[in-house]
Amino acid sequence: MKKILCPFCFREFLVKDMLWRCVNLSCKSPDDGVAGEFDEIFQKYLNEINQGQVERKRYGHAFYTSHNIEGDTAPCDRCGTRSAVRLCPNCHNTLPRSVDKVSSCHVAVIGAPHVGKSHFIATLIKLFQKDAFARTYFDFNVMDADDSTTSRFREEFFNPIFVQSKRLDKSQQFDRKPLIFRLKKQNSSSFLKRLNKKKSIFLVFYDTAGENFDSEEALGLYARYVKHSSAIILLVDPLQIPSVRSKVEAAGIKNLPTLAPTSEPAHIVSRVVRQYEAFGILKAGGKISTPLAVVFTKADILRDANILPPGSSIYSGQKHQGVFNKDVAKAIHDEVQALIAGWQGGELDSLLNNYFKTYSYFSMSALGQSPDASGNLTNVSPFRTEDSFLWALNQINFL
Ligand SMILES: Nc1nc2c(ncn2[C@@H]2O[C@H](COP(=O)(O)OP(=O)(O)OP(=O)(O)O)[C@@H](O)[C@H]2O)c(=O)[nH]1
Ligand SMILES: [Mg+2]
Ligand SMILES: [Zn+2]
Ligand SMILES: [Zn+2]
Repeated sequence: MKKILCPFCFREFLVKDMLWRCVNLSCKSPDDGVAGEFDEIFQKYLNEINQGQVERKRYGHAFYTSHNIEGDTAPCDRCGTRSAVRLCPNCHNTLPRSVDKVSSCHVAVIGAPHVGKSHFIATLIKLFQKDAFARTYFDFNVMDADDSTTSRFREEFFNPIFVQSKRLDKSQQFDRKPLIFRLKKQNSSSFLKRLNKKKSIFLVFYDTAGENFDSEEALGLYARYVKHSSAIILLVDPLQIPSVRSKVEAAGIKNLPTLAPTSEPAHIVSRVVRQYEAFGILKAGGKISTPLAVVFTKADILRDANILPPGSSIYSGQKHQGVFNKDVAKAIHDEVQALIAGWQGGELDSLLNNYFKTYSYFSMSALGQSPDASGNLTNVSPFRTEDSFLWALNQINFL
């Protein structure tokens, strides 16, 4: 029987074990005769992700039924009202519609504190959701898959940067719910069908604070997220490489993030490898098969400090148009590989080579500029934000 991976708690369950939530506002609990009920399992999840006690509220009755399921609805075992709201049996979150029909892919965006994860997600989703860019060049739509994603993306990611022109605040250590999007091909050509490409997938971004990645104790939900990911986008901050940093400082660029040895790229990759070892997925001498994109962030600073070669394809090269273009990705990969070799020798590359079957380098800027000292942005102009994501979609057989 088909298994589903819950996009909230990252635990697997069987379709037949799914629960439902009653939507009838006057469906009363037999215990106290009041409408709705306290849902201890859902409460536990909320407390965990918010790292504290979330105010207790009543929710619609959560019920299990094995019969009388028609279409996508089932009757409440208390009041008989049919409901289309389906719940994960492990955490009682409301599952996105068609969760049982669409294949689910988690692309994990991970990286040290302050590397640029939140801004990356903001710009990436905006690019595919709102801009003519996606409609013109790519044959798929990005839609919010649940209501909380819709409002959270707008309030916490989109509005601050693109309406109020402010940089985002640091993410909380235990962030709230994951952002869940559905990617759907506009028209699936017979050509794509022949290639056996996926037509529709869920994508889950869990914008967690970098510290979750820093300490072994903080794992948990986060570890399950990484473990079940179909592809990983690992962001690394070039400003954590001492030789890059001194060039940037020499170019007079100020307000650099504090230097943290635990944020250094090779150190970060070693941590990812150790996590896979801990999951028991990585056998001695073996390689991790999850595709890994290693993305150097804040490329605008590299450009402005003349660290990128003149005419670098990172800010001036060809883009992916309509399809994922392997040559474009290869040109960027080669250029970044050569840059890193110059910055710090071959340590990072041999580490990746030893432990990952498939990896590719990228570099991008989510903002195209640094925020000023009070966090204001004047001219947000991202570049190459989409590359690693398109590569990941290609790796998971969507593009
Ligand atoms: N110059 C430049 N700075 C950037 C860019 N993206 C992010 N930054 C800077 O890096 C800081 C951290 O970015 P975030 O996206 O909040 O980093 P994060 O990885 O989510 O950090 P945590 O939530 O602490 O884990 C921002 O406040 C910006 O100052 C970029 O594209 N260019
Ligand atoms: Mg963040
Ligand atoms: Zn769940
Ligand atoms: Zn009911």
